[in-house]
Amino acid sequence: MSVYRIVAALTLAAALSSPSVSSFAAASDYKFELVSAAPAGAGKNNVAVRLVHMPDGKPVADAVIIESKTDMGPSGMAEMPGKVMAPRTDKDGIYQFQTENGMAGTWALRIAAKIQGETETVKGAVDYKAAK
Ligand SMILES: [Cu+2]
Repeated sequence: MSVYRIVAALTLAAALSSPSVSSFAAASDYKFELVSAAPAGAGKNNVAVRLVHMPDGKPVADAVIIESKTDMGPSGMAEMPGKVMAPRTDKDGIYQFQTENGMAGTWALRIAAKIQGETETVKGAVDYKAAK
């Protein structure tokens, strides 16, 4: 083994054990929060959601929403789905979803997102009040 290879091996070992490598946040460090929900025409609602990195309270603006679903689970009707349009994102890190709800009441918006630098998919849900 050459000196160069030994140095390279030691450098790799140091990198793997360094705190900066092991301190990546986990998916559980993130939370979706309801910002607002408002009627948007017949059977539709605009639901604004923020994704927060809980350790520092900062919003995450550049997550990629890979799945969004809505159902009436919070009202005891988990089998009653609605529709969700792909969200728009504004500059403040708020994700604007438009939902279609067949019934007024409390609904859940369930979201899965990929965040840069995180290997795990972040999943969460917010409850919101839908108008019919
Ligand atoms: Cu229902």
